[in-house]
Amino acid sequence: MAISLPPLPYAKDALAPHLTAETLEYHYGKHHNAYVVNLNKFIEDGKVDASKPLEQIILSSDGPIFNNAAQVWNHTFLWNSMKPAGGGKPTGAIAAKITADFGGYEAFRAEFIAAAMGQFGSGWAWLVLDGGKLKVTKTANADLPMKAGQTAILTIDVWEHAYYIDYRNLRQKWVESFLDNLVNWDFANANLG
Ligand code: MN3
Repeated sequence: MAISLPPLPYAKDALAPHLTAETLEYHYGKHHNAYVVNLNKFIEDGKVDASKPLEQIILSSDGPIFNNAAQVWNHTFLWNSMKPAGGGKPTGAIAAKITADFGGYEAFRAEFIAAAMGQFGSGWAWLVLDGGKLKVTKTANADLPMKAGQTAILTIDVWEHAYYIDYRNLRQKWVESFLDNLVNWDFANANLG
């Protein structure tokens, strides 16, 4: 069975002005969709066993198959990491865990921005659970926490295609706006389990 592009969890214009409908048209409608189309070509060619869950395809592949499968997963996770009128300080269990593991929200925020800014070229910054502790990490290209045995809690895409329409070259403005206006802490709490 083919892999399908999951529906966006909100309307394409729902994150404006922090992320515009034009960005979602391209980032979801073109980039995310292209990873789905590419992965389906590998399935059609018999190179990928589509009866496996996406996570198993990711963990058992490398090269172009891994890149496309991981990017399908990463982008679905990204859309869920944001919500309209999100951002700001965390609530619920994740708030207490951030205080316990980073010393406070401001320390987490600074570390997350540093990771997102420190990822040279294309990649992702993450809040992950690693051995029961929250950590901030960054990965290059399509790489993702499950490959390192970590549980993803939140992510931001720092490939240029994620922010260039709305923020041009100003990656830091994109990262700050993500934290202040878009983060879906309900999703983070759900991932904490
Ligand atoms: Mn992307």
